[in-house]
Amino acid sequence: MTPDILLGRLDASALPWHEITEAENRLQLLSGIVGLAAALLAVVAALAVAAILTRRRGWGPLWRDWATSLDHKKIGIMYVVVAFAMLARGVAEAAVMRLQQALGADGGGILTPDHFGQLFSTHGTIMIFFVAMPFLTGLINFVMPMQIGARDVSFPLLNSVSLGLTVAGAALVMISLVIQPFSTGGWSGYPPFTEISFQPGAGPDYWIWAVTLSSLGSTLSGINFTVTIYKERCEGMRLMRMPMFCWTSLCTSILMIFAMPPLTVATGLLALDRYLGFHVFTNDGGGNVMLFANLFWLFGHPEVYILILPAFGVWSEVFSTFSGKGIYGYFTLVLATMCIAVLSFTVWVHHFFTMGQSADLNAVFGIATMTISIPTGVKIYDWMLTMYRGRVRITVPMVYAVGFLFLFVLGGMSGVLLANPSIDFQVHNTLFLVAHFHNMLIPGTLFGMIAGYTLWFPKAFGFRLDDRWGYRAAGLWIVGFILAFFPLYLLGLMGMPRRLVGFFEEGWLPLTLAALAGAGCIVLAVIALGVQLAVSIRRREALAVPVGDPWDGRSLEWALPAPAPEWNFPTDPVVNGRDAFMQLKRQGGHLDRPEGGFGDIRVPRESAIGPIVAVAGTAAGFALTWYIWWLAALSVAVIVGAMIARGFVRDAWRTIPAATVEAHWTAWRALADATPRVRRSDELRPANRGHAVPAAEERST
Ligand SMILES: [Cu+2]
Repeated sequence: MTPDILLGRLDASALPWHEITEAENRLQLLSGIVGLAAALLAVVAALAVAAILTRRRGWGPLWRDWATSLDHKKIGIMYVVVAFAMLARGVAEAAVMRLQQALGADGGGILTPDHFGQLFSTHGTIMIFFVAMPFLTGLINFVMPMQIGARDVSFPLLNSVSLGLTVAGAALVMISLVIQPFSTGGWSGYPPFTEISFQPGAGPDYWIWAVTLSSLGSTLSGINFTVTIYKERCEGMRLMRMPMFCWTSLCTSILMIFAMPPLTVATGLLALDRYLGFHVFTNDGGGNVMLFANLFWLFGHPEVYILILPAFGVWSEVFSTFSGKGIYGYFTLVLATMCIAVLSFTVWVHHFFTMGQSADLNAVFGIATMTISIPTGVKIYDWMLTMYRGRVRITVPMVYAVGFLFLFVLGGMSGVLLANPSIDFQVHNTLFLVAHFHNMLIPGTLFGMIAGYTLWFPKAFGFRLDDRWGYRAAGLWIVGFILAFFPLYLLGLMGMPRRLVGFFEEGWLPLTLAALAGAGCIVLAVIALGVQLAVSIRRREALAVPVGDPWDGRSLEWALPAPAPEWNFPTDPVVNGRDAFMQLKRQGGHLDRPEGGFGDIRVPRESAIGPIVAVAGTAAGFALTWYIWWLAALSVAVIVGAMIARGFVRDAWRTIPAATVEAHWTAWRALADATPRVRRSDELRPANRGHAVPAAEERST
């Protein structure tokens, strides 16, 4: 069949009810109904958001204040919104997969193998590229410039373009839920299974373009953050005075610069194979599939540290803040972070120990892998010693942090086991591995991101998150994680393969049922996070912390009002030590009225380039997936045209007059002076208006 000029290879078989109308048995019918329900859910959710925006006249403000904004704080918040929206889908898919595996005994269940394959592929792709990555990019975007005393990132427009690329990738995965199918090749998209001769449909192409768009965005973010940390630090903010979160952001950003391009190359070459009949990865055509494995894991292993290091930064801030102490072993934490970043590039072969390389090579990569546990262990001890003899407050971020400490160490130990090639031969491709990496990524990355979200939410919106619902969500996450993934370790040891749609081994059933219960708890945890947000918005008067320092913070972002103004600092701060804001507070001060008076502040003017990239990027990915060549050409032309047009924009900056800054600062300072200070024991009560009694003072009274 030659592709249609207008619609390419898009036809009725792509519609979400196709599987139902074509169903030949009960299983196919059930599977089709699940797929249709998911598609409907996505469409209804999108329509509901559109309806609410229309009713509240939100489109104008959404465009003016958010979509086109180049403010690093707003871009950061938008990244986190994308992450939460995609998290809802990723967790729902996980629950459906657990349901299938619990019902899958004796060939039962609700999903066809093909549908199940699409589910674990979208789940992995979404969780890595469209939950974890946007979440950490959003947190770094929001927090890091304030922590180093900067006004913005180095390249604000590029920042918006990166967000646009990430949104385009996410949108493409969402569209694949309605205009089906997605790839069944897993999140790593291994050829030859993803080559055109094995999967001729649109699925792998969706995967290729979604991943390519988002990895381009991440490369650009990495460059942007690295340059920002090197160039935009305020006076006195030497590298060894930076908060730990900035250090981990820096190492993560450098990893992004070096690890993302191999992925882009891998997906690009796979596209050449699929679209133009190249044979880069086909063995019988003169190519080599191992080339893909090497390229993919040269990205994929550092990627796990791209995901974990920002969380390590959050944990450092959380342990130190809620223990009322400076971080223990600052220098060793910095060193450990750098060691992890470097070592992460030396271990990728452990992802294919069983693919036939020599035993010596496996031994080298096994040992390299195990050495990563040394700097990681250093970090664990530093965090524990930060709590030692501190005045620890068990707040919501601390609940996640303590859960992390216990669970992450367990997951790390299963990692050391897997690093041994001979053990890996026994358990590879079983659920043991699935348990291991979820054990690292959920308590490690995801708990860290949620803890960071809870910690910095007041700085973004001016009010705290409700802590009762916060505890409930944290408890459900921890219990749900344990129930869902510990059984998988056992199932893996019992020999249950990963990605299994059905089985005939009765002994596995009780454990798959336990895992299903765990998945249920995690679904409830995500719902609890939603309720928490709704409750907090309703109670925002009681939870307001306008003065801006609700947790007796130590780094510079807490010196700013909440929400932080567009220009961050009224004048460039000067720092003369670590824990810059804590030092100021010890000297009895806030950021004082600038001696030279206030000056005009230049901020980047709003730009439509980011949203244009988001829309045209989505269209380009969709068009390439379905061979709609005119649309592909048009969308690329729009992006290139927008870039050229941008070159002619002369007034890219906007000035905020000194009077505005002064009025804002004076009002905030008056509020701060009139607001009673609150002890840390009262920080969860309405008395907390964001004006903390510093730890040092509290001890002396
Ligand atoms: Cu690895």
